[in-house]
Amino acid sequence: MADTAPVVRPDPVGVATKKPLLGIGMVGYSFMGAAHSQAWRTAPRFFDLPMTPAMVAVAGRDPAAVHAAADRLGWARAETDWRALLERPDVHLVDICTPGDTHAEIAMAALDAGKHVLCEKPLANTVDEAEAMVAAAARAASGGVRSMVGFNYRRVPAIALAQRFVVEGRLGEIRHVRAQYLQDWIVDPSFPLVWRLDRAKAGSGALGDIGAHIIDLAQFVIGQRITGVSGLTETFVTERPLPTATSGLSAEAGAETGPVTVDDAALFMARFSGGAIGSFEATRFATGRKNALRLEVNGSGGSIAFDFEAMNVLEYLDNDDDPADTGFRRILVTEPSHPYAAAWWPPGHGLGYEHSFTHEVVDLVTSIAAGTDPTPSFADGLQVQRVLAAVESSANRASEWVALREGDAA
Ligand code: SOE
Repeated sequence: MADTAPVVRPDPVGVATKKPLLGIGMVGYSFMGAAHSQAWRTAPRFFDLPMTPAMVAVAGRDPAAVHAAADRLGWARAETDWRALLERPDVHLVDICTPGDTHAEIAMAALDAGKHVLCEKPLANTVDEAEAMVAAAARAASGGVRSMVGFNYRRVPAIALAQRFVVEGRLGEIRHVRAQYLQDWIVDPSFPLVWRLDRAKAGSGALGDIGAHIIDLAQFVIGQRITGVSGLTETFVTERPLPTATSGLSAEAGAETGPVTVDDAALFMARFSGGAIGSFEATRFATGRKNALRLEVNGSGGSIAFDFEAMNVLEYLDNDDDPADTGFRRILVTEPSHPYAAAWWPPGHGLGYEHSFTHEVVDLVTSIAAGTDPTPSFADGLQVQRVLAAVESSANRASEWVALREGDAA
């Protein structure tokens, strides 16, 4: 099969549309690529979008694999070089779902070529790269080109509701943030050395991969920025078998081994710009915890608690309730009045992981059509990158306090 032979699917949109098309070119087709493909396919079918996404092409280096992915995930065409996406006039937005070491190069080239960009998290592998990306995004924005970083959990309805409660003042003055992201997919020391365990590709380990999510979420929900941290990191298994084949988060182990060059777990304390204090824990060694992203916020007027393993629920305590019956109430976040919920099923029928990505592209397309800058912006991604760097720097200096410089937190 020739590298660029089209998959037989003449109409990439699959529905008749009178709306303007927004041509999407996606780079990468593994776990995140599958999640984003699902989002692009589904968003126009459940939400009344101002533009209709057209899944024009997916790019990846392995010709057979990228063609198979195009077919499986619903892309009209496969390309073996992401640069081909930038040359296509029918691609208006580049969606980056590759490991972190390629984000900066692809995003900056796409922005310079006048394409909108959605970039997976963490924004980059270093603060320097993230700064260059923010500069490219600012240049592009002056010409109406938009960019967004993919912190998808902001779009979980229960999280969006928690943020709404904070904005409405229902939690009063925020004092505490307790954030955890607990996974266990590498507890087994014979699990292979996949790219997420390679500093050159991933930038860091649990810290950047899942710690970045809780940093972003905590700041988003309470509306305050982290101003300083004291961190601790650990690598429990320092040598692992090299993978022979990988698929998403799973992989087959070969006979040779190599060094793990990232953290397995990261903990840190933080201060926030509005006076709150926080504790953060990101680990891939929390045996039995699969995707336990947890956030608890305590304020003078009440508290909220969330656990992604029960993602349709937000726990809320109103401190003004009669003390005799005050307690956490369990809000099932599936009412039409709840964020994003009206587009889906009747109350109580529930949403899943993939819906957060659908909501992400819904908000992005809406911003592009409205000519406004979507959030989280590349500048937001850079700020998270600075927090990650501060945690690493503190961990490397026996947990010494590291303040984010004045202006860095802006
Ligand atoms: C692996 O830890 C991972 O896939 C992350 O990379 C994602 O961002 C998270 O949503 C689920 O876990």
